[in-house]
Formats: sequence, C-alpha cells, structure tokens
Amino acid sequence: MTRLLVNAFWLCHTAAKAFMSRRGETAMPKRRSIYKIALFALAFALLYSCLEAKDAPGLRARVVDASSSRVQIQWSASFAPRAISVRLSPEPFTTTRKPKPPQVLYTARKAGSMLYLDNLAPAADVFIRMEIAGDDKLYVADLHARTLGGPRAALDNPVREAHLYAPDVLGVTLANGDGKAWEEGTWKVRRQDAVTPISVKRAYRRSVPVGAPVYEVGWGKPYDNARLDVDHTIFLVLAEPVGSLEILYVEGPEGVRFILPVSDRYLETPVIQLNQVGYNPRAARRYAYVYGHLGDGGPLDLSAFPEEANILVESKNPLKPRPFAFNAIPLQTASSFDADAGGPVKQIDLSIIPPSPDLRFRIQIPGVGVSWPTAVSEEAFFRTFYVAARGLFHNRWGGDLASDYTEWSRPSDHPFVYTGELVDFSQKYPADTPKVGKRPLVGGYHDAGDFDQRPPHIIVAMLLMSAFEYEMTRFTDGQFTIPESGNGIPDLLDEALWGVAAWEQLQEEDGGVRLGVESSQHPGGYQLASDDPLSYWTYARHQTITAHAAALFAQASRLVRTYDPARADKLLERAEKAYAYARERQAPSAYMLYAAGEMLLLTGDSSYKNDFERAWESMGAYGAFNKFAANQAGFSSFHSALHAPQQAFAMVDYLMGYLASPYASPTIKANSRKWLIEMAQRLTETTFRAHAHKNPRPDGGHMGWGQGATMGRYLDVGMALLRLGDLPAGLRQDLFDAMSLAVDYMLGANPLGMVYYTGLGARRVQEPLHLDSLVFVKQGKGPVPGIPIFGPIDGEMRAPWAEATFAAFYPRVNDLPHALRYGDVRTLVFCNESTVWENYAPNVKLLAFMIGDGQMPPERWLPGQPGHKDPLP
Ligand SMILES: [Ca+2]
Repeated sequence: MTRLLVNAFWLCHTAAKAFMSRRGETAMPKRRSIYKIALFALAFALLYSCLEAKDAPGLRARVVDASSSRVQIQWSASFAPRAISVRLSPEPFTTTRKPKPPQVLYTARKAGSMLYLDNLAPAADVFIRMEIAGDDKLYVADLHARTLGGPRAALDNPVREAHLYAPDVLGVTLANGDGKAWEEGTWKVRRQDAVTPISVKRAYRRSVPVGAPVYEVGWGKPYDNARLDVDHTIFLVLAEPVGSLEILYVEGPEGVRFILPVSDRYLETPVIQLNQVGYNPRAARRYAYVYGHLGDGGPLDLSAFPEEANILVESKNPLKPRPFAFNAIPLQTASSFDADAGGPVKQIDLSIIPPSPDLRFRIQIPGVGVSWPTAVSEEAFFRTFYVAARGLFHNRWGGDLASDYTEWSRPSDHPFVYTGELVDFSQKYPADTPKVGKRPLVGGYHDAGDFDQRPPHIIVAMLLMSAFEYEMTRFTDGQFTIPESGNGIPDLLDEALWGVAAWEQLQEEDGGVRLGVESSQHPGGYQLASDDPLSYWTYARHQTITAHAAALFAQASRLVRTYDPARADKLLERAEKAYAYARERQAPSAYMLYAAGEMLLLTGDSSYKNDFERAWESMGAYGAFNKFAANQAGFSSFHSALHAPQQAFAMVDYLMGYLASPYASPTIKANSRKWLIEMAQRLTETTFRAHAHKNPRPDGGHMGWGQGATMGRYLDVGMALLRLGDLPAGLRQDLFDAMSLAVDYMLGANPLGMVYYTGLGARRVQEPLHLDSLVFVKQGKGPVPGIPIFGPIDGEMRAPWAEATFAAFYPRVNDLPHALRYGDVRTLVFCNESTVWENYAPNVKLLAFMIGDGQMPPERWLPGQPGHKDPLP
C-alpha cells in the first residue's frame, strides 16, 4: 500500500512536470491548477482501486472456476436464504460512470452450494452481483470473473474470443470448422434487453492457421503436418455502433450462442497495437498504433473512428473501477496508406506517461475497447531483457537447465562430439562418417530449432561483449539467474564467455579453430536436446573463423582480466596462436580487422596496428566501409569467404577494438565516425518515418528470415556510435528512441499486434519450431521463454511440410498485407524458427544497450515463484 501511494504521487509529480514543460510558460495558471487537482484525484483513485473487497457479513461467495463459457460460483450463507438473484454487468457495480452500465438479470443454474453461469463469451470480464434475501435483509456479494479465451485457450465450444474492431464492427473468432460456412451463415446480434436487434449488414473473414498439434514426442515418432488448428475471425459489420456499454446476445451458425458484456473500459480490442510488456521510460518517443484488417473485407476504414483515446490504470482489485490516468489524447494520422499494413494507420502518443513502477496501463478508445496491458517502467523493460538473455541460456550447447535456474528444466545435452574434417559448412556429414577423435564440447549454442553449431555463431559472443563494453556498470552478477550467477562476474559477460568457450574447445594445438559442429541429418522427431541420439562431428579448422576466434579470445581476455586473471592469461595465449594461424593463411581482410584491432587494444603492440591498417587499405578507398554489413553479416558472407576472402563483409563491431585504441590512426577514426554518423542519421530517419508502425527496417525491405521481426540487427551502427561516445545530445536521444521504437515493434507495436517472442506479452508466439519447446508444449508448460522468431515473410514458400498450412490461410498469404504474412505454427519454418546468431543475440545486444544501471530480477521472477512463468512483467 505504501509503495502504491509513493507510485501514485510519483506519477502525479512527473506527469505534472511533463505537462507543464509541454505547454511552456504560456500555460494558463488556472489550467495548471485544474490539472494538478486532476492528478491528485488520480492518486486517490489509484488508492481507492486497491482497497480489498469484503464479503457482506453472513454471505460468502467466491468464483471457483471459469471456463471459456461458464463461471462457477461457490457460496454459503449464515442464514436461511430465500430468493437468490444474479445480475451481470460489463463494469464493476461500484462504478460512478454515467450513464450507469447495464445490468441484466441472469438465470443461474443452481446445484447445492454452486451457481453456474453459462453461455458467456470467452476472454471476457464479467461483473456479477449476487443478492440473497434472508433474515429480513438483503445480502449482497459482488464478484468478478474472467472467462478463458484467446490464443490456445481450452474452449467449451468453437468461440475463442469476441472483440470490437470499430464502434460498428464485432469480430468473433471461431476455432476450426468450415470458415466459409461461419462467414456465410446467419448471425444475429441483440442488445441488453435480449430483444432489440442490431442488424448485421455484412460479414467478412480472415482465417489463420494457429497450430499443428499432431506430433508425438520421441525419435522417429509420428507427426502430421496437415492436421491444423485454424482460427476463423468473422467480422460482423453492424448497422449501428454497439456503444460504450452494452450486453450483447450473439447467435451464429452451428448453434453458436453467447452473452458478451461490452464495456469500452474492459473489452479488449486488437485494433490497438502497443508494446505489451513495457516501454522504456527513457525513450522520448513512445506510441501505440490503431490499425485493423478485416480479411476479405480489406483494411479497416479509420475515417469515422473516434478522434481521441484515453489511458486507464489497471486496478489491483478487479472489483474497483479502472481510473483514468490521461484523457483526450488525439489519434494522429500515422499514414493514410502504409505499405506494410496495407491500409491506414493512426498513432497515439504515449510519451506523456511518466515512469510508473508497478502500474499497468491500458489505452482506451471510446466505443471500441481497450488495448492489452502495458507498462512504462525500468523493471518492465528489464523483464524483456531478462527473458531474452535467458533465451540464450536455454539454448546453450551442453547447458545444464537445472530447476534452480528454470522451470523449463531438462538434463544437459550433447556432452561430446567427434572430429571431422569437412570444410563446407553448408553440408552435413555422411551417416557412416567414422566416429573418431571423440572430444568434450561444453559451450556455444544450438543453432535454431535443431542443435548444430555453425561458424556465424561466433558473432554471438561478440555482440554480447559489445553490449558489455558500452557501460559495464549496467551489468551485474546475478542478473540472469544462471549457473554462473554468484561467481562475481557480471552474468552478461558469463554468457559471452559461454559462447567463447565453444571456440576455445574447437581450437587445435596449431592455433587453428574449427568451423563448428554438425551431424548427419536434422533431428528425426520432436525431443529434448538432452534426448537427441544423433552424433556430431567438428568441421575442419579454417582461417576465416580462426581470425574471428583470435579477436573473441583477445576481447574476452581483456574483459575478464579483472575477475579471473588465470582465464585471461589462457585466452591471451589462445588469441596469439589463433592470430598467427589466421595471418599466415591470409584470412579475409574484413575478419583480420577484428582480430588485429582487438589484439592492438589488448597488447598495444604496433604490429597489430600495422596489420589492421594494411587490411583496411586492402579493402579499398573507404577501408572497411567498402564491404560493410551495416545490418550485420549474413550466412552467405561467411560461406563464400571460405574460398573468396574478398566476399567477407565487415561488421561495425570488428572496428571497435581498433577505434578504442590510443594508437589508432586519427584519419581512420575521424572517417569512421563521420560515416557512422551519416548512417545513423539515415537509420533514425528510417525508424521515425519509413513505416507507420515505426521500426528501423529499410523502406520496402524484405521481411523473410527475421528481417521483419528481429530489430536488433538494424541498430548496429547506432550502438557503435553510443560506444564511441561524445555525440550531440540530439543524436544520442534520437538513437535511443530508434532503439526503443524497435523494441516496441518487436513487442507488439506492429501491424499484426504480435509479440515476436515466446514468453512475453499478451499475444505472443506459442508454437516456435524449437524442439525443446515443442516437448514442453506437450507437457503443458508452453514454449521455452525468450525465443525470438523469424516473423512475417515476403510470400508463400514452396515446401511439402508447409503446403497444408499455407492452404489454410484465407485470404491467402500473398493476398494479405506484407506485415500480416505470418502464422504461429511449427510447420512454417520460415516464420517460426530462428537462429541464435541472426535473431537471439542481436536482440539481446539491443536490449542490453537500453536497460538501467545494475538492475536485478525481483524475487517473484525466480524459478518456483509466481512470476517465473508469467508473460507479463
Ligand atoms: Ca555471474
């Protein structure tokens, strides 16, 4: 309670400051004081909303169960009850809202001490008032229930959820069945008196596959990629608006029938897209977006939409009304036609919300509904970083996922590998490859849904160390709840060292480092990594990866020295040997930049300066910028460099060691800074203006393989500049805002309204193509949290295993707007897999650049605690 009081006053204070500064000195004094009064009223409203509900003495009633259509109430009375009446309302009975919300008498089914309320809509807040006469008095109990619903909820009937998409558009989502029949059948909607009809002018439909549940756990066990769960959303365009408060009686084909309490302060609407976990409070640019797509009805017309939105505060006690935090925020036009969304998009400026620890907000559009909950706080933002960083931990090769660290627990996997000499790492090994040179391997990460380790994985530790170097005080020991928590080393550095460890074990006596490990095939079934029966062999050593490894060893040696000098010494020795091996075999100049730069920074030896500058000049007039992967290097860059060194791209992190060295050439430093600033300015321009749902993906750029959902990769030059420091304040804040908007986009502020991660947010990925996860899904735990996925694609792709899934879309994928071409199904490899180096690590780096100083996970997030599995902060 005290904490809440502090929060409330903090909220008022900072909001008042924000408000005053926005209006400058010309603000009317009278208006200021009105605003202050409003803010203090908010503080009291918050307190009020937290008071505990009390039973009326003599009557005790509790909601003991809620399914998708039924609420079960257990009650007892200390008197002889006579008449019992039950009323339903879409809002708390204690609301002071005018006009008052409707209340309908409901004939509950009685059985002993139980009352059953049937035929309710799924995913709905229902407020219930029980009144029982007895002892010459009327006893009253108020109750709140939330029916089950939404993605993957267990359903009593085909209805999964119902929401307003506009004042006059009701969307009803039905699980499975015949989409066309749902769309073409008869739908009836009646108002609270159960008589007055609202006529349905027409119906539209969007059908989306939402799961391929038929697979057994175990090697070689059967699965069926053609048996799918499909959600059909039928959009009923009504002859008149429903209104802000209503109780609807809805009937549809196949006996569908439900009662939907409608309150625009409770019923959620997917037309508001926002960060579903938590906005970064230090970002000056924060938005929610308004956009909808009605399938074969095309984009939602926003021309007659309400012009203003409000912000509500979630009540800790659901029986108390949700107070308003801010009113009348205009819906601005973000785009009258956005190419990704295929329609008009509006935006709502949320920058007025001050940092508000412990509070959850919802955006409200009058007559339509509320958004999923959000927050604006350091802790909520840190939750995303914590879960995403632990996504790497969950994907460690040889990782011990003991129950002390995760409730997605399993034994450690793949303790050893064999030695092979294949060079082309796009190939797998023949099954009869001799099992020779058995060696331990504990380190590195599983590639994706499967387990091999590929050369580009080497950038994982680089990206983590780059973030660690930005501002080391942000990162603490114990921050990730991993086996190394408590060892005195910041956990981010521990995670990087786990990545480095694989390459240490893949280094041979001559200094050469092997390209990774691979098996003879993809895993043949759905099983935990610890049950994978396949054998794995190392690839051959090669100068490309050896140059990278030299750099990693040098960087890690420098960073770990304060904590563990012995390991630092060992890493230095490895770095020197790897460096000599790579240099002698003329590793690509792009990679030698990284190796020579880190060696120079570590040792100060001028031979490394000469090597760096020779490599720089050999790349052309602009040095590394002649062959520069501003958005991080791709697979083909690593692959073609095996035989054509000039095909290797440089990443910005390759340059950072050199640029930090006091011996760096002033010209190279000045030019690098100049070119990076130019690129960063384009990056912020793109982020702020290229798309209605703001994000850094280049205008018109591809979306495949994570390019439409993994945002970390686009911000590399911005993060490099932040590391270089000494930036104009405006550019520094712009870069931070671009990073924050990118995170918002990944966390639900995108046209699909989807969080492109497992384990985070209200609408999140549930069926990633990730083998551990697919086992845990069968165990009812849901997927491993912290897995980013590839996201939307450019169009349908040919693959036998995905054919049925593509066929289940209506409209077909290629007829949908670009940003909606996505399905949360394991068979859509192109949407729902991801790799540790293209998706996980770039995002962890991005988030690491944005967290506050020295944050630690609160107790409730730890394994065994209630918040551990909660997708909300
Ligand atoms: Ca640690």
